[in-house]
Amino acid sequence: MSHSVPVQTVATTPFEGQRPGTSGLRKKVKVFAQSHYLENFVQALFDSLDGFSGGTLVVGGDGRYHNRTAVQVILKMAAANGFGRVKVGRGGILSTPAVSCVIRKHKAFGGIVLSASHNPGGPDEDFGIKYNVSAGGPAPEKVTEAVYARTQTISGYRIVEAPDVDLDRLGETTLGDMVVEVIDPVADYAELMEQLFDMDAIRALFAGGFRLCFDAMHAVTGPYAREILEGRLGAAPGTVINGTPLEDFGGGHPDPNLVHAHDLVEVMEGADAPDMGAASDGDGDRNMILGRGIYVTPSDSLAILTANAHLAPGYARGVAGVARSMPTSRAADRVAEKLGIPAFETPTGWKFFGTLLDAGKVTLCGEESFGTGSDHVREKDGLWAVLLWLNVVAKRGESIADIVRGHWAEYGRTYYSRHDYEGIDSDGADRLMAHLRATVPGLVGQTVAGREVVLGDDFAYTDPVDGSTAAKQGIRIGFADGSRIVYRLSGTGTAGATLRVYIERYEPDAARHDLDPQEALADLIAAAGSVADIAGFTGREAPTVIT
Ligand code: G16
Repeated sequence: MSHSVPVQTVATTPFEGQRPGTSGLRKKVKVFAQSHYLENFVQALFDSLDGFSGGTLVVGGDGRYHNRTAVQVILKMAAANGFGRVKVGRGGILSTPAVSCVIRKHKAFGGIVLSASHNPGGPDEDFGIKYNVSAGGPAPEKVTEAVYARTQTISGYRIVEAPDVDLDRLGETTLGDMVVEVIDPVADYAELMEQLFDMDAIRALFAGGFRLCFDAMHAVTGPYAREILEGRLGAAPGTVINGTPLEDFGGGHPDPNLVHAHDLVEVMEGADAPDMGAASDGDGDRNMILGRGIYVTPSDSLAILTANAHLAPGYARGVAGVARSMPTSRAADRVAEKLGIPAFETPTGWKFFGTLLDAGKVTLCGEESFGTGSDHVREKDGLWAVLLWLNVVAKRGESIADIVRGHWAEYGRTYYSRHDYEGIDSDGADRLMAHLRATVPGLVGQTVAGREVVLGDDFAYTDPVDGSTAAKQGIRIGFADGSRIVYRLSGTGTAGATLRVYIERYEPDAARHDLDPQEALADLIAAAGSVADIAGFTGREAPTVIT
């Protein structure tokens, strides 16, 4: 039954700066809350898409401040623009991987995720919006660039005049001719996880006394982790901490690293530490894995999961290939070489994995920025990574520390660290990058940090599937011994610029696998600072965050 509701066309003028970054449009809440700001972007998005009339849109977010307001606007605009159905998570909640899962399972036209990921939330903090295509993954650059172009010429948007939809009651209602279906945000996702993992083996692991602490960081994964870990797998009540999504994430950064996941780090450093610690981020796509007495770098996690994925039923047939973003360490490449499977190196941004996954060229992908995922969806997936680790631990019957050390002994250890200089002046950051672009190619053949430089360039990528290209993706300095220094500016910040410096060194000798990474990399870290004159260009003597 359709109810006619008036469709309004509201006159508007363009806003500057609505260009999506590494992962959608991220701005302060105060920017998004200006009248017409979100509406302009959403109309520009709908104007850039073809053929959705009568189709299904999936909508959900990480529950941060402004989420509910934005969901109501999007529902009314989707109705006015001709969508046939919107599936929206109860309370406006859907994790990023769950959006991808729901789009794929229900063959939706696309989806909108409301999140600024690991950035803080609240009235003075960050908000974000990103669009995912029908394959379930982030829109490729040709789409985001078309949206941006449209934001610069927009003169009106369409919205229905109707009362707000009750987001807290499951089931269907209508908004004009469009059906709004409020869905359980966890159900489809949990069902997919059951198909991928050996749930009995993990259940037996927990029944045998294995203890996990999962820090949901007051963000979106709380309900997912409680249902799957405590509900379906029998982990002890209290396994999930900070499990209720809060609009301001309890005042913290919902970023699963050793700096921000301090509640978890405290538990893992305590006298009676559990066997495994894990955390996820604001929108549920990132993960951090800890064992008792050991931190697994995201780069190592990708390598170890690639070597062990066959232990999970969903990957029993093996891994077709593995992809990592350029700044991610090359640990996974060594596994791929041994398995005789291809390894791909892409620019930073999950969207670059989409074509490889769609073409079946890779099964697993990962990034140094705490992202790991597979072809089960088209986003990185925090809880999925935790479940795969649990599956591997259950099948191998070894501790996380033993699995990691055993991996290093077999493949060598890649010492790795990322140094972030957050909130630096944008001009200084641009000048630093220009300086590197001008000088780094000339380093080839010279000696830096006692090593011969064999590569000095600005990473450019040609997608092997669709031939699309991306330039200026990060300055690389490669050394003859396999060490690397990489510099890039973050594409996800909302204030000033963030310089990221990625440093790695390969150590084949197992007798030297017990160093502190900062010590193991000390000479390369010093060289990274002097080659780029970081102090001179940024005025900073030390990084703000080291991971
Ligand atoms: C996003 C992207 C990732 C990227 C990360 C950091 O993750 O999806 O591919 O690695 O940002 O990007 P940058 O170094 O440009 O800040 P998320 O979890 O923030 O959506």
